[in-house]
Amino acid sequence: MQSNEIKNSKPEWTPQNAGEEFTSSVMPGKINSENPSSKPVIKAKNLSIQDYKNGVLAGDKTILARAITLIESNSTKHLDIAQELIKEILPYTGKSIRIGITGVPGAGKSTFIETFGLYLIDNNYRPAVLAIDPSSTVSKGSILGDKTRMEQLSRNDQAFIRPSPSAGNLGGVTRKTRETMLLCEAAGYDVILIETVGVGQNEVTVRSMVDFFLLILISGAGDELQGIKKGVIELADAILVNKADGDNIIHAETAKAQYNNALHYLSNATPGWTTKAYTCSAVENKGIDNIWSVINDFVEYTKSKEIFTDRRIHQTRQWFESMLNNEILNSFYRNPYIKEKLFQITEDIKFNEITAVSAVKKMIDLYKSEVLHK
Ligand SMILES: Nc1nc2c(ncn2[C@@H]2O[C@H](COP(=O)(O)OP(=O)(O)OP(=O)(O)O)[C@@H](O)[C@H]2O)c(=O)[nH]1
Ligand SMILES: [Mg+2]
Repeated sequence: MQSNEIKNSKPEWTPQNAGEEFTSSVMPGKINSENPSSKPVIKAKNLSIQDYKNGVLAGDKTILARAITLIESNSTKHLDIAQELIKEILPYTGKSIRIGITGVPGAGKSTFIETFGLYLIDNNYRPAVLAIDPSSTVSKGSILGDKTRMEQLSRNDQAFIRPSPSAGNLGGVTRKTRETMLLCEAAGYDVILIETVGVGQNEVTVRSMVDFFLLILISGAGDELQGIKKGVIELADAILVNKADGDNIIHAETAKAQYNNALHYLSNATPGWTTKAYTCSAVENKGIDNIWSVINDFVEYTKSKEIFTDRRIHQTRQWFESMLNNEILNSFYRNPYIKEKLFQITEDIKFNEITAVSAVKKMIDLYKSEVLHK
């Protein structure tokens, strides 16, 4: 099919009757035998911070994706560049509506995001979809697997979909998602949708980075609260009972009434805003406009009461504090001297040679004298 031998021939553009000075060696292209249709691999050129910044601000999706990869990297070198980049783009962030979406597995979160995202695009918005899923070592990010359910949205020029950063500790995933959100805002995405799976700590984390928190549930899953803890309901600014279509409409309406009833006895997530339940069908595109108008009312209300800005300031402060806490803990627990001492002192506690309180004091004293003041 092809020969790898070097042909001593003149290229096509050589002038007629050209002399020997135009003789070239023409090397035939090499086809990748494993994947003949693949494009030649061109090594991506290193971008400067300015290149990243310009690309992101111009809404270049390839550069945006590369900037996010930089943020997701765990190498210290990348971390420094990423932080510099975030600092540069910070003035261009904050203009979106940040929406967190959670719910029981199979409730239709991904289907909802597809329908809702397309609805937003029809109304001249540009949605970006991110995910928080620190547990997804196996599925490698639920959204990636779900791209089939967000097929139209993922192909739409006006949307940007990013699977969750590869599994790690929640602190790391949180930082990456937050910074990805900022990059998306700088790139001009004006509605950020953050999907989370699972029940528990993830929801609290997502709540701490969004303006509006939407809980998607379904009817007929047995007990009224579907294993969703009261605490999670109390984080929500709206409950959406999905799959209100076909024979299920009546069940969905009943579930909505039950949730509305239950909500009377719970506290609201946002002061002065009454969390209510609504129905929708993500598949049949029903109730989508209604939930968007609820979100808009919410934004208008919270902005009029300064709650919107206050919450964002509070969230940034909380974020700073939690990162600082992590750093302090890491610098303590990862110190080799401390590790060794901790091991010894744990043994001493086991054999009642020291009390827990004295052990804490001893560890802190050692940390101060042998690590901090060394
Ligand atoms: N009848 C009906 N089915 C729906 C609707 N929305 C989603 N489904 C179906 O419900 C199933 C689960 O939908 P997903 O969108 O994957 O749900 P999810 O909440 O993202 O699920 P996980 O990511 O696994 O937690 C799919 O088979 C969907 O086709 C709806 O509005 N009506
Ligand atoms: Mg999903």
